[in-house]
Amino acid sequence: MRLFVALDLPWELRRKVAVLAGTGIPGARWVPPDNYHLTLRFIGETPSYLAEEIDYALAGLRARQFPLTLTGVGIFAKGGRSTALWVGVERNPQLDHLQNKIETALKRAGLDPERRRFQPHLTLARLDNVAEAKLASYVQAHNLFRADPVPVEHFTLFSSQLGKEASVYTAEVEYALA
Ligand code: 3AM
Repeated sequence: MRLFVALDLPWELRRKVAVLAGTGIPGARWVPPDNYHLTLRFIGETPSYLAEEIDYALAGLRARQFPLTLTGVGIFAKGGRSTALWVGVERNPQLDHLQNKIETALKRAGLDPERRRFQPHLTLARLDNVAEAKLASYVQAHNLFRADPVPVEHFTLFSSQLGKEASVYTAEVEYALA
């Protein structure tokens, strides 16, 4: 199984985000709202014995519920080329704390530590070879986006099946926050 840990988001919030999607950047591959999520930790291809360890470790994690606010849009780039358009997250120490606890739990389960810095975001579109000028004006036009805060009451272990168009994500286990 290909696994990752993420926040799934309530539909009221997905609907607000979806308003940002679909137009303004020719060639962008917009993520369908069904697939919107905020990744806390990508795990990757996992044998079933390890998936059990991961589930056990995540189930033992204790953390509190907190509010989450999506705001702004931004771009990830690699080698000077834009690869993803995302909606940002307002600074959120409780989210960082949860992500930290997940990282610790996964280390305990036997995973190698994640070296990349946690940059909370919701991927709105994947990009290859889109016009940078269009992208720049899109970001400028939508940068003041801000959604009302939503309560985060659980986090989720997802499996992902890569598809030609969009991947299919399945919520395997939900872990409640206190
Ligand atoms: O949440 P986003 O969309 O930013 O790009 C994948 C997606 O990120 C990312 O994990 C999330 C759920 O699939 N992902 C896929 N392969 C990855 C990898 N090898 C990866 N992240 C890190 N390393």
